[in-house]
Amino acid sequence: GRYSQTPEEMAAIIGDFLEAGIVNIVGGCCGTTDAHIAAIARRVEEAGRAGIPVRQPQPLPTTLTLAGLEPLHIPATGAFTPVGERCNVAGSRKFLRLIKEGAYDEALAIARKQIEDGARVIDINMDDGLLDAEHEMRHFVNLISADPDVCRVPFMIDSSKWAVVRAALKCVQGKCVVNSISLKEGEEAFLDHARELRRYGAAVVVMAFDEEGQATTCERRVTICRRAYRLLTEVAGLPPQDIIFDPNVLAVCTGMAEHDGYAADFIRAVSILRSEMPLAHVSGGVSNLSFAFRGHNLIREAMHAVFLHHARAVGMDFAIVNAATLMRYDEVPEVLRPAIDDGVAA
Ligand code: THG
Repeated sequence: GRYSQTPEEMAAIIGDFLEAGIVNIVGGCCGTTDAHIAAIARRVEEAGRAGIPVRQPQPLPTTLTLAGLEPLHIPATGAFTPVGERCNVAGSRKFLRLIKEGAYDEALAIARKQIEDGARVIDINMDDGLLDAEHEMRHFVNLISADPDVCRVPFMIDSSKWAVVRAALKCVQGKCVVNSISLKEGEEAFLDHARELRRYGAAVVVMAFDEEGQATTCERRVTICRRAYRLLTEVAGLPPQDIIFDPNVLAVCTGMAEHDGYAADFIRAVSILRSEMPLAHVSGGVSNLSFAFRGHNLIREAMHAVFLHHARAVGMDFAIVNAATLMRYDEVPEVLRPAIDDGVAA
């Protein structure tokens, strides 16, 4: 190229930046000769003698920022983010049928409806034995990415197959959440997945699962999440606010005594995780809680309301839910409350 700026001109411009206090490091690029560098160095020394301070780095953000077309800022505390559960072939017979039939317009309408109903993130799951999940994930993400009402919110990419997650990461816009990674297959696979999703800038749900299996007690939930947190922040270099723990919402009131403490243990684990790792978030698939009451929607929704009331109070700040049927705590019918309190918060 042809570079006409003289060393004196360049040093003067940089002098303005120095005086504005916006410089930490200064150097040259194409066309900058040793005479330019010398002039810049003299100007920097001069500014130093004049007591002009270098730029003070800003504190690192502690907010989790996700994005579709619009950013979604989630502070470390005080927010609650409902994630729509209905675009899930394993969690909705209707959605499964629509995807199998190729009725994508109706499938898209389900995503749109959830946002109208208050979902602020959309979970997408195509894991079904009879579907090409990779293909369906890519197709659906591309489809909803062309609908501005839907793709303004961030997506949560839900799959137990890494190839499906990767297919989505390659076509998703904005900053999504990978749902999920875990220590199920050991540290190496865990770190590989963490580093890969990090390259795409995604946030991540970490399930309380390790080489021994799914955590069901409070102690194992916390121990596994602690270990995952250390690996993610110290080895894979993830910012703590991009980590969303999922300590496993499991079905209660199943008739099996060993399931009785599942919800109370979850809530205790949330409290410990949030106090030890305050920048990381906590989520869970709330509808799992009430699988024993399939077909009894009023009871299911009342259970979810009571559970969320207690879990939110100790810091659960995400929940995968059916946004259309969310019941407020004060709407739980009085006649149900004692039994549900007993079952959910035992
Ligand atoms: N944690 C994380 N991700 C998850 C879960 C979790 N993803 C999937 C699931 N669990 C959360 N999503 C759902 C979606 C639907 C239902 C439960 C959990 C559900 N569906 C009804 C049923 O099966 O009875 C609806 C039936 C129908 O309409 O066909 O309950 O825990 N990270």
